[in-house]
Amino acid sequence: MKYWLVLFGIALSLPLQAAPTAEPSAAAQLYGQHCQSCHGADRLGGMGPALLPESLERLKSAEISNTIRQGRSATQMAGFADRLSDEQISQLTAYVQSAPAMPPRWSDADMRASHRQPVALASLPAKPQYSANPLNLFVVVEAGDHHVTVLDGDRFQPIARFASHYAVHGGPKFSPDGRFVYFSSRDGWVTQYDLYSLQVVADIRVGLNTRNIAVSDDGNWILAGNTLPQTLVLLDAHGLTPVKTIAVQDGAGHPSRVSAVYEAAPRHSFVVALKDVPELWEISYDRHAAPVYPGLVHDYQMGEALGQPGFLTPRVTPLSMVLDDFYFDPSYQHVLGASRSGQAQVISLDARSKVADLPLDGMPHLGSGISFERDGHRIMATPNLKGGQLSFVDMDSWQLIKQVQLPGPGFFLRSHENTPYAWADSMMSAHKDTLSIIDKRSLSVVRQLVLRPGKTTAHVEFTRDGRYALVSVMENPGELIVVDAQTLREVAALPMSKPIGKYNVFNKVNRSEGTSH
Ligand code: DHE
Repeated sequence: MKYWLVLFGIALSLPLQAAPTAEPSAAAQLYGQHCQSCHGADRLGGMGPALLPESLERLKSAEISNTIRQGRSATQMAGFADRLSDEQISQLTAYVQSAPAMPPRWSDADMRASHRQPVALASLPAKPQYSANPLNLFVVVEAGDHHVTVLDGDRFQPIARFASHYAVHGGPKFSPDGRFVYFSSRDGWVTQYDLYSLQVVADIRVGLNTRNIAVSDDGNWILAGNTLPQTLVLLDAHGLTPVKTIAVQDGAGHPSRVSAVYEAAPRHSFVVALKDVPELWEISYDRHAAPVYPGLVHDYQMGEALGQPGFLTPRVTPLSMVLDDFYFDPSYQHVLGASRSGQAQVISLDARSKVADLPLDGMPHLGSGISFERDGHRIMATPNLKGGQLSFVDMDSWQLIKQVQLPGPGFFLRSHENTPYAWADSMMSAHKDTLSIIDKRSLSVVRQLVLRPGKTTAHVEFTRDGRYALVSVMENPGELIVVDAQTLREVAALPMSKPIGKYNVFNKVNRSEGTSH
């Protein structure tokens, strides 16, 4: 499985803006001599990941130089310190950070050529090939060495581990019966994995830079959102054959990167957040969907003769600003959207217009929100990437009912129907090792948990019964720690390579209110 091996490192950093000052011809020559056999003559990737500015924007120049100098352990990326001078390494660093002379292209033909189905779906076994409960499995994404572990959620023992594509990002998504799991990597690969026979069954590269995927509630469709090229790609979920590519642009032809795609199960549609134009898109996969009238705000009110079929055609809701991070109410009638400058609004998907402003400041991370019932009201809780507070919003009145200060900003928030507590991290701060346990009844922090002092500890997922919380120590080597959700005592720890996220099959397919969807 050499093909799956990954060669380049990632780390958290700010986007790169500084104009690189490489001598292009010398740098291009160095690239051709030392890099292109693995990363591709066009820098689109090969055995190693793509080396385009879009792929590398999360890395600092020094980190890229270090990788070239020292290589990456546990991958085929060798160090070049013995062959390249510091000056040459700087030139190469600047070269891979700069846009290629020819804009990179990824056509439908490229996508189709990348499609592989190593195993025929018809040949798959009818039952799981192991004794563990298939609905209490966890899928753990290990970013340290780009692997995925499938874990028995009753015994806390791995039952499979396989190499993934480079930088799987975001939550893997499950088929409605929990049998298949779908991954997307930042480099544009979408992979279908069979959790009964524990093998990859299909794989396709849908773009050069991909945000995430969503799976339809009928299990028939996958929608992938790309930033490069600026497209949405619809795949047949049974084997990942491409069905439709949609160019993402507004009515005036301004293209937009996709920020994220979401599945709105009760509406039988996908909802799309865009990064560059103030629009929200909804794509119905209901064959009886009302027709769509391009460019018209209330297109559903128009006569049928003017429309295109509503099935698999984007329906546009204009926004007053770019909102690119979403959360939904349980009925999926409302989208809560946040802008990068920290403003937040509630949009009605039926009325297709704003119905409220959300009184949140800083940088609410709505995508990590959870909701729960409290005193007859549905409450939404969201972390804040800037201020590090947790905000609680009443989903009936859209009023802020309380804010709780955490030790520092964090990314993730999790709970479960069977626990009174929500768990939040502070991984973006000096208190990156601290988890805050919040009582959903009093909306206050009742305990702070430091499992491994000094180590980045974040991203919690509960077992299907909510009895145990699985917590990541996001280091390499890192750990997956199992904590009793009642006593908050550690009961097990498994060594892992930077386990960035873990996902319980039952909680996902049943849309537990305490986890991401
Ligand atoms: Fe993520 C989910 C966007 C950086 C780890 N992240 C998501 C999703 C989006 C998103 C839109 C939801 C996808 C889904 O599940 O379908 N992430 C972004 C960003 O815009 C941001 C800030 C910058 C970027 O580079 O894209 C970003 N994310 C990170 C990281 O640096 C993290 C910590 C490490 C990494 O892997 O890159 C990270 N993101 C995650 C994880 C999820 C995620 C673990 C899945 C959360 C879940 O539980 O569902």
